[in-house]
Amino acid sequence: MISAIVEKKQERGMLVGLDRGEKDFEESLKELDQLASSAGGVIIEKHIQKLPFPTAPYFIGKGKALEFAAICKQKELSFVLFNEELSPIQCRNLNTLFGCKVLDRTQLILDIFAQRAKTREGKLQIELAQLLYLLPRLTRLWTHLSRQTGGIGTRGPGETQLEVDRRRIQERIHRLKKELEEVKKTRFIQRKRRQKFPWPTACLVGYTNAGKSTLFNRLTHSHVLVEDKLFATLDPTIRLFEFSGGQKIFLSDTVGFIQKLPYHLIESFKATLEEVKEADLLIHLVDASHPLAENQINEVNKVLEQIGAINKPIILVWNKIDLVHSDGLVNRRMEEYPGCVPISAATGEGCENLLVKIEEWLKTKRRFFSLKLPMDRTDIVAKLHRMGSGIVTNYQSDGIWVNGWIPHSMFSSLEQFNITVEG
Ligand SMILES: Nc1nc2c(ncn2[C@@H]2O[C@H](COP(=O)(O)OP(=O)(O)OP(=O)(O)O)[C@@H](O)[C@H]2O)c(=O)[nH]1
Ligand SMILES: [Mg+2]
Repeated sequence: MISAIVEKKQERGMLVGLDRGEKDFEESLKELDQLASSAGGVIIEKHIQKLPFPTAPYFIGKGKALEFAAICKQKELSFVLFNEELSPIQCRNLNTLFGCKVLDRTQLILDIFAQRAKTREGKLQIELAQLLYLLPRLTRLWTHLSRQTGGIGTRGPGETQLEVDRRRIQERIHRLKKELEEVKKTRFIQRKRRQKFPWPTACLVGYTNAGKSTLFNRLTHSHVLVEDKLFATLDPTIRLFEFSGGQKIFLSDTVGFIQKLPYHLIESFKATLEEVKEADLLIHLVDASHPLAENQINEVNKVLEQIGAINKPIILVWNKIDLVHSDGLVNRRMEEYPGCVPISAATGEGCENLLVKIEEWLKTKRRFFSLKLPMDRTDIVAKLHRMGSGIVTNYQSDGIWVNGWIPHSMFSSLEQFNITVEG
């Protein structure tokens, strides 16, 4: 397992950024700082090196690396965090120079996920992601050793520790993948069970820290963990939500996304991300107060595309409007993103409008009906209760009067009972 940044609480570290002149460089460093604190570390030194490209052996050049290493030793820091992915060689060289843990952004994200994973599914997925990340590094870093001992008999007792480790890791990856197949089957069965109910599923998606769990808790009166930390939520939670008019929907809160989400994470978290992929509606929350809100929308869309969920119906929600002190900005965003809904999940402002929007979408799936059934057709009453929502029955002398919401697909089988449909 990759060494975790947090072996004890609040480790102190240095953040090193390679500035290649990108326009969002400052913001991306801020995000890295947030990631470090989400992992339980605290950045007490921040250093920047301006270079158009990283240098092969030391990423930031040997001179700067020596300079930063001295500060690191003087301040007794326990980790150094780099803003880009390091090659195995850079990692080893920097490690020798700094004499403490050297981490890159990917490792840090994997580390946070490892800390957050509580369910068996989450734990299996993160272990797989970590091993997939580790494997090529182990190989490339140590090939010189395998070559030294190469030749006849290298597969037998004379094989290097590396090869033993590598084989063990491969075996573990294989086992994890098999176990995850089982997890996926369980999720599939749970989803099938949900599909027996006639209510669609809406999934809250968005950049990490956008306020998904806050909204989820407000709407479903749940107590999912809400924190001003990145990736507070890892495992999905699903609850049934009932609208005042009787319509119902399954609402699911799940893991947030981030720019440059490590490839292995997306690959490994397929079981979790399946909830997004299989949802009928996506509610995409954006932190309206974030300076890079629009970039974050693009990043979320990229992940949705990667997992094959971009073509689903999406309601775009600008959250945290209580933190936006310019009406002009909210109005501009309303114009630029027609159909979006501004809300504050924290104060509840605008949440009613969001519910109206979701109900409008539901109406495209279901219609309000009323009909009169013969007294002996209680089988149909039972079916309507099973398949519909907000079903009201009224036993009169001339028959059973029923109204409520049903999926479009049911209308044809009820035509013989003079069904009337609204909207
Ligand atoms: N001011 C304000 N803060 C909010 C609002 N919604 C959420 N927050 C805060 O934003 C932070 C993140 O909220 P979460 O609900 O945990 O965000 P999330 O999208 O679930 O985050 P992850 O699970 O980490 O992806 C918390 O500190 C919330 O209190 C809002 O409408 N206004
Ligand atoms: Mg959350």
